[in-house]
Formats: sequence, structure tokens, C-alpha cells
Amino acid sequence: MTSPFARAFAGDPVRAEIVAGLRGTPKTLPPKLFYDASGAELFERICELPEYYLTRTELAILQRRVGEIAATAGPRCALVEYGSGAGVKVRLLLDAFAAAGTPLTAYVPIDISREQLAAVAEQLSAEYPAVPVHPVCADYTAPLTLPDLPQRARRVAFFPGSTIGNFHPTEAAAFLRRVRRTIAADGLLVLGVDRRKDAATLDAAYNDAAGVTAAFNLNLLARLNREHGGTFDLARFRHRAFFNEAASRVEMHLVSAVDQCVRVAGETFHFAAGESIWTESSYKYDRARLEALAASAGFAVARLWTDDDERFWVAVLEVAPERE
Ligand code: AVJ
Repeated sequence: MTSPFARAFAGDPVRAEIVAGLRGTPKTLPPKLFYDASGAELFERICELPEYYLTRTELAILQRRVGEIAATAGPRCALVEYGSGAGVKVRLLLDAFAAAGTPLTAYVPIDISREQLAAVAEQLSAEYPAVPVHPVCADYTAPLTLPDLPQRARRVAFFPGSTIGNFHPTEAAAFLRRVRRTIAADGLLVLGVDRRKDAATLDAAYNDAAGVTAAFNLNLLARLNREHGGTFDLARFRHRAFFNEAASRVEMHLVSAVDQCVRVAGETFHFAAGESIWTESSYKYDRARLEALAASAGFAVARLWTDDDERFWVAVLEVAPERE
């Protein structure tokens, strides 16, 4: 414990992350902070937007393929979902495993949004009384311990929504390696990944006409005001999102409209006019990059599905045999 702040922040890692992010160059904040109760609601509204094709495209692929997923996975599977959100996609899997006569032996939804997680766990337990639900409220970008799962259950990890895109590719590989250790050698990973595509489609998806994405981005500052003593004036920041072609990622920023100082988490931060806080990256994968990511994490791509417009991937990854 060498930093003078280590003790003060020991009980509040989120505050430490906020301060470290805003002290950096460029200023950054981690996207997991979007998902307080209002942020989770705003994200649900994003999923309904005509420009935001990701959610409905992935749902269409899953609808077509869940039978094959259940058949590939087989009996006595425990499903671990990283980022369960509103619990829409998992219903397809719960139904498909039940229809195949091989109901899931456990469902472990992991999410950072406590209110949403509790509500979804309660609904699903009522709707699927045969499937024990073990919710875990956690930040899965950090190592976490899962509850004990039924003996002999095959572990199927489910990481939909292209949330993998929020990780820098080297962090994505590190995260997938942790998932691989969690599911063990006979496990499977069902992964949703947004495909690389033309800039106009991506720009529209992250700059919707109704301004919901802007509200979602700005809610982060409102949250810092509510929970961390922030003095952000939301009228003095602008939502900005664009496709960075060289890095194959959509970047979201909150741009300071004026030269200003803001207090938050007990510190003061200066913003030059036009300076931004980088709040999210959303990496877009072509096939070669997806295969490389899987391989670097010790996975092999067993199945790879897309939609008719080739906008999104759903991949089933198996654990690759250990190399000596
Ligand atoms: C939930 C991380 C997949 O990156 O597209 C939506 C979040 N950000 N609009 C994404 C998001 C802006 C979303 N993920």
C-alpha cells in the first residue's frame, strides 16, 4: 500500500476507478458505470431503437439456432450468463433446453445492475420452477467466485450482446481465458459478437435520432452527481460517437463544451473546451479477428452463425485441447 490514497479508497474501488480514470490522459470512465437503474432502463430503450440493430439481430439468430445449441450442449447443463440484463435472451435457451427434454440443472445470471438482476431472477424462478436460479451481483470484468453448481453438470457460459466488444482485444482474450477456466475442459461458450461493417450503419446505431444513446451516455455524469458528490452540469457536455476504422471500434465520448472545472469523488478535475471523457469502446470483429481472439484464449470455434444481412455473429466455442 504505497499510494497515499490506498487506504481512503480501500472500501470503494469504484471511487478509485473514477479518480484514476479522470486523472488519466485521455480522461476515461469504465462503461460498467452506465448500468445503474436508470442506465439499465435507458439501455433497454436503446435495444428498441430502429438504428440499434444489434439486439434484435442477435435475437433472430438465437431464435433460429437455440435448438442446435441445446442439442450440441446435451443433458445436465448449468448455464452461466455474463451480463443477464433484462433476461430476454436466456428465455430462448431455457425453452430450448426444456423442449429438447434436457432442462438446465442451474441458471447463474451475473449482472452489475442489482435491481434488474433481483427482478429478473425472481421472474425466471417463477416461470421456470424446475430450474434453480442462483443470481450473482458482480462486476465480471474482475475475477469472481461462482456459487457451487450441481455435480456433473456441464457448464455452458453465455455472453451475448457483443459486450465482449467493450474490452480491448488483449483484455477480451484475458477475460475469455477466465471464462474457459470457469467452465472447465468440457464446457462451452455461446458468444454474441457484432460484426465489422460500414461506418454509416455503425455511426447511426450509436447516434440515434431520438437521442436515447446520448441520454444513456450523459446518465453516467448524472450518476456521478448522485452517488459520488459530482458537480457535472449535463448541459455542458455533449455525446459523441464515431467509428474508429483503424482500431475497428466505435468510441463513445462525453465532450466538454466549455473550459470548466468539475468536482467529483472528492477531487477537482479541469476540462479544456473540446476535451472528452472516453466512456466506451465497442470493438467490431471480422471473422479472422474473431477466430484469432478465440484461439488466443484457448478456444476453438465449433459453430459460427450469422443473420441474412451479415451484421452479427453468434459463435459456439469449445475449449481447445491443451497444447504442451
Ligand atoms: C451492451 C456493450 C453491447 O457496445 O453496443 C449501446 C452498449 N453503447 N449503445 C454496445 C451501448 C451505446 C452496447 N453493449
